[in-house]
Amino acid sequence: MKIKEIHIFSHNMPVKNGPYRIASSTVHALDTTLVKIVADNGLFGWGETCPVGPTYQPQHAKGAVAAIQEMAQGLIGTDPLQPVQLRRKMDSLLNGHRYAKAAIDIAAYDLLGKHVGMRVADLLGGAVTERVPSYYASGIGEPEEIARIAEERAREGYPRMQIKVGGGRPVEVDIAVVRKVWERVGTRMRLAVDGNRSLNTRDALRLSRECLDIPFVLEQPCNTIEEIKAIRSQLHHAIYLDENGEDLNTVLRAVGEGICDGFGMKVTRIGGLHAMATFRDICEVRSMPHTCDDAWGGDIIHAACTHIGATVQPRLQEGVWLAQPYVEGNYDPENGVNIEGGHIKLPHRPRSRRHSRRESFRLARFFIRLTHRFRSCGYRDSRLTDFPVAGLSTSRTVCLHISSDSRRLQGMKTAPMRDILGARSP
Ligand code: 0XW
Ligand code: MG
Repeated sequence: MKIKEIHIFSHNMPVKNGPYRIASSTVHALDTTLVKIVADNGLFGWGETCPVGPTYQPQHAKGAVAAIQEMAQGLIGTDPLQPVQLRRKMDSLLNGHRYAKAAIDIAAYDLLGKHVGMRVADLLGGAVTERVPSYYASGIGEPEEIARIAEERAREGYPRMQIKVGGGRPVEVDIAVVRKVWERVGTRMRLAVDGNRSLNTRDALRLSRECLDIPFVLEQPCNTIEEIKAIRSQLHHAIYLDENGEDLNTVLRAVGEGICDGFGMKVTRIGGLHAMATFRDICEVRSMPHTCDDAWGGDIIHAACTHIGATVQPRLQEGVWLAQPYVEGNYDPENGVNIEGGHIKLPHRPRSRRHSRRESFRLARFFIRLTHRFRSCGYRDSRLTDFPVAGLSTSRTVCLHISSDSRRLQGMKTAPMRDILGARSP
């Protein structure tokens, strides 16, 4: 099988009840990049990548589009059913940019799942659960507000909550937030306290020392591995790396040097599902708990995180975070990936599907519409006509179409969102 076409879509998603504020960014709306790869037999797969703004990590939405664009031509003709070969091919075309390569990798797994009729979780080693635990991440807020949210989430059934701290405010407020949450929910939820790189070592030490009695994990308190390494032996809490866990090499270093006790990991940051499975296995060797998240995104990235999350040993499972509580609606309103009772139902088995003639006609007209279901991730047939996004008429989707027929970039067009997602399934 060979990749015949690659389509890139950029879709703007407003943050529900936004903005979402963490120490390193405040976001009102995010551009997610969707990729559809089409094989020479008509089978297709979907991928997605969505940095949470340009300051969370060294990644940004326009970079994702540009990087995929850079590789797309060279990927035409590659076998999408061989994830290792595909990764090597991408590396031969572009250095770095794992978050963009991840979208292609996810799309290839989607296609592979359809091809062999298996769920992506089973391709990745096998699901150990059909109900994957999630966790809730608050934004930065005041003690009473965050404690109220924590109380609500505990009641909903979330097994874990991540409290955001830092961002330049006095560390006393952070300490008060953590204490208030603990007072309210106690051991009903496991707690993580995430500084998103913003605390200096002095404040990280103080936060840990003044919350000695509270059993949380301290996630990415400082900006660099070096700062974390410097204070590690004086901390009273387990340390998880998130943003610093940039690639498998850094993960190997962190595990090997004993820099951390676990990870908050992002599927796209590490390079996609294939790299994520390697990461999962490294963590298992050293009994390192970890999450399977992404920084943001819609149903495709949600499905990808849920599938890999379902394969993690329960003793090491720190949850799958989805942006879903902060995103209005689903790409597919009937079969979206949603959190219920703090858990996510693992999407079911795909049915294989190829382009219909009508779809081919649309492609030929170059006006590509998101008419297909993201079925490898378990979606069933449904229409995308009811995509309930606020400001739909003003959102714009960028389409980029690269195919083996033209062997050249055909160009980039914009179209009103309703014309893309308002199309009917063939
Ligand atoms: C809570 N998250 C998974 C969502 C935001 O992208 C930040 C991230 C984190 O843990 O840093
Ligand atoms: Mg984090």
